[in-house]
Amino acid sequence: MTQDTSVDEIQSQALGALGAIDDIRKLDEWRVAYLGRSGRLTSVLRGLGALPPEARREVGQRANMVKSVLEKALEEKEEVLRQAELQRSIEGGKLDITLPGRRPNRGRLHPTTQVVREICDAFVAMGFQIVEGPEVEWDYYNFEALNIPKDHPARDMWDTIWIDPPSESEKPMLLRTHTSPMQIRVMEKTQPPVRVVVPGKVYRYEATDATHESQFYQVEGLAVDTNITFAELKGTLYEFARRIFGTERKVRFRCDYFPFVEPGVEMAIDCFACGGRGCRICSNSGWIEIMGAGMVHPEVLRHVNYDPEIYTGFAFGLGPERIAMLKYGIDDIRLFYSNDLRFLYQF
Ligand code: FA5
Repeated sequence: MTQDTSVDEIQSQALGALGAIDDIRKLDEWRVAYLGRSGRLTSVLRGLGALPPEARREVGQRANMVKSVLEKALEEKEEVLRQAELQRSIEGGKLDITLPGRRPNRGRLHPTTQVVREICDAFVAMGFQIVEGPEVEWDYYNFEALNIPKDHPARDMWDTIWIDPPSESEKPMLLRTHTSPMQIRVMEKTQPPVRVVVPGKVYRYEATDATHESQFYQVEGLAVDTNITFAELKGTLYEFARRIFGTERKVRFRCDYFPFVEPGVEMAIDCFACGGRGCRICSNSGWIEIMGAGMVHPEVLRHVNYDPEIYTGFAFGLGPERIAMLKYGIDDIRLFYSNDLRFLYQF
């Protein structure tokens, strides 16, 4: 018997065996037996080297032809068995093709994320860059470099959660209470002009209520250059309020105290729920505070080796959840973090 005949024999045995298979799960056994790495056809191809040169070419060509015949036959058989299986399961009632399809759940952005992006877009349109920073922060950046030394009473405004510092360091670490530490980190690395906004999560150890969470977002802003005055601060923040709330909302600036600005202000917007008459949401004041702001304190500029005689700047820090509450008429900030899909699907 020549090699050629044995290749033909393999083909007829293989096709015979394939014809007898009636279960799709058995196809792989068949594939391994004839086409696998140690399968019968592969063995013939491997043994070609041992044949006399004149037989080698002929048997080789024949074996390759048989290989593609078998591969094609396998593909066809698989399709036939698959169809038969589908037919059986339809007839057996396991698959009801008349059932309406299941609607896939589509994800969406959390309302806070949507508002953070909208706020950043408003400032980017005014020439600010977006930067981000660490949530676990050194005491130095969160307090000291911001002109809040140890034992300064202003630390009481930002009670926080302290972290055990890494063993090699004695310096205290904490969960940042505001995004203001990024003012220092940005100025340490760059020279004026600086125009950045910093979105990110912040943490405070505080009792929660309708407008206070212990974990929430802030967006910080910082602009430092020559000739920046309080007029630039007001102009920028008015423009921001117009872009986010439209022209009809009222805006109020009042003096406020933050150790890292001088002078400092608080910016508030008239209460969406009562139209300014006073209610539970605005603590009967008619106004909801949305941000703190002010002119960067010369002491802060000195900390990063900026000369306060040459450079001035303004900074602000706002709460996106409070802004989302205003925009969408949400009356309790705790809803943002309750993971209630009935709430989240509204945005
Ligand atoms: C600060 O955090 C200052 N770093 C802001 C600042 C930056 C002032 C730059 C000057 C210059 P304050 O603690 O007021 O300030 O918080 C800023 C904003 O965060 C508030 O106006 C409010 O919108 C929001 N906010 C504050 N506390 C909470 C809270 N517990 N839950 C939700 N939002 C809050």
